[in-house]
Amino acid sequence: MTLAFPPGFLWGAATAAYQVEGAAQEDGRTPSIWDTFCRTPGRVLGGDTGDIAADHYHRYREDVRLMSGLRLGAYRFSVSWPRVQPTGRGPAVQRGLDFYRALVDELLTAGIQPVLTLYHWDLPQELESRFRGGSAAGGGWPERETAERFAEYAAIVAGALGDRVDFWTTLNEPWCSAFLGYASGVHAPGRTEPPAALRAAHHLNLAHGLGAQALRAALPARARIAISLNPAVVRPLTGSPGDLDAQRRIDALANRVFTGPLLRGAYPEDLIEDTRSITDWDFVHDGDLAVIKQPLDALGINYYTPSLVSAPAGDEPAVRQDSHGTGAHSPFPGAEQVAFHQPAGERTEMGWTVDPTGLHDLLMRYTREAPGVPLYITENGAAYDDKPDADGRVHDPERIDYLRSHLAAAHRALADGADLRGYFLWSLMDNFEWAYGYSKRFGAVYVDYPSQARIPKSSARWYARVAETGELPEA
Ligand code: GBH
Repeated sequence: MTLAFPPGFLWGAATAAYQVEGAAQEDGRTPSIWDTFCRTPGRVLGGDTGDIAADHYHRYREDVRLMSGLRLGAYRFSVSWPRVQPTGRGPAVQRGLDFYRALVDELLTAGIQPVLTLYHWDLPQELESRFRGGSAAGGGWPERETAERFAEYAAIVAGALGDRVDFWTTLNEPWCSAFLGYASGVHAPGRTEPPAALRAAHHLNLAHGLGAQALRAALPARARIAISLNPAVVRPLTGSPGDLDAQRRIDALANRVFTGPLLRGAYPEDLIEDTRSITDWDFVHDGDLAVIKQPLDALGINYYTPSLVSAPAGDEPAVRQDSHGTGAHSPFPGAEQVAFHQPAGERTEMGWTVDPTGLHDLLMRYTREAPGVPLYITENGAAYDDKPDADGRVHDPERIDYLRSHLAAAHRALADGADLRGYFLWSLMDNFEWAYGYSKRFGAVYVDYPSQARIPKSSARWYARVAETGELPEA
């Protein structure tokens, strides 16, 4: 049976600035925390950096042609903060803004809707360093000022692109920025300070609120303002009280720490209780929660794989399956002892279990928790060990299966009443996969890095047909 999606359903693909652009030192761009992190030995597999990446900064015209070939209705990309505002404060660099204007114009000419993310993890290094002043504590997201700087940056980008971009998202996956950046340290800036990670989470929430206000003030009424989260699907290993408590704790630290303030204007009581020995939450000032709870025109959901947790097993150290490097530090302050297990089933090249039911569950959860807010899947996809064959073609049937099963799950959610409006494949093309460098390929389009040649994989042709017809073909 073919599954038809509603008319107007948006078919897209996504990338992020640091993962694809390259041109790290051009046109006034300064280092972000990821440039610094990549240069710190042992942080990124193979010592890879985003210096060249997929060279999208120079090849964006060709890349928009690829998107046309994929029949995309939308392209989700992010703006590099240090390209636009090198020190994280003060005046903008016009050449940086010009690049995004040229990209957006190319998209509009091709009939592809631009979906702009303001922050996909590349904080100007200046904002991480500026507070250091001799203290080892550092700056960045644990500092309130970073949220204020973000609102200023949001206003700059809105002023430059507000006449041609109608779909805006503030942050991509603030969970990763806060907890992988400042607790487990497997992402930039690589700090392992649990109290700082909780402060970072609050300041990211505040940045969203202040940023959304700044966007609202600068953009025409038709503009839509959203955020992309990576909500965890947290399943308990058994129904035992200990396992259910582990599920509750991880759900608080992965999901409700963001959706509490964003959707309800409050941090969950149980989260405050669970983290009492780490922080007293004094960084939440009067009025912050009202700022954070801005009306959302859409909610972006990024989904890859579920998590399976249990109570700590006796005195044994907790086993973590960390998908973002094998850091020794937990990304979950106050729940360090919760044990993580590998869910049964097929795995992708990341070691992530393929579980489309998780996507259905998430969409239904946010249908309940964010009533009236249209949902978009702003990322979903898989890494596989793709290689060109003898005649230079790349066959990736596993990726087609992954996409098909997840789109079928999304279709089930639609049938069950989810207000799902679009789907963005991660990723348009192979790119810099953070701590894994170039070793993992998520693209629908293969990138041969030495030559920068682009080769659409068989999944690209499959996805183009889906995007063109709005239907999932029979298996
Ligand atoms: C996204 O992050 C990013 O937005 C994107 O830039 C990236 O390239 C893409 O996914 C692929 O990685 O095992 O405890 O870490 C996804 C990050 C992956 C974080 C799954 C949570 C599972 C829980 N998420 N991970 S844990």
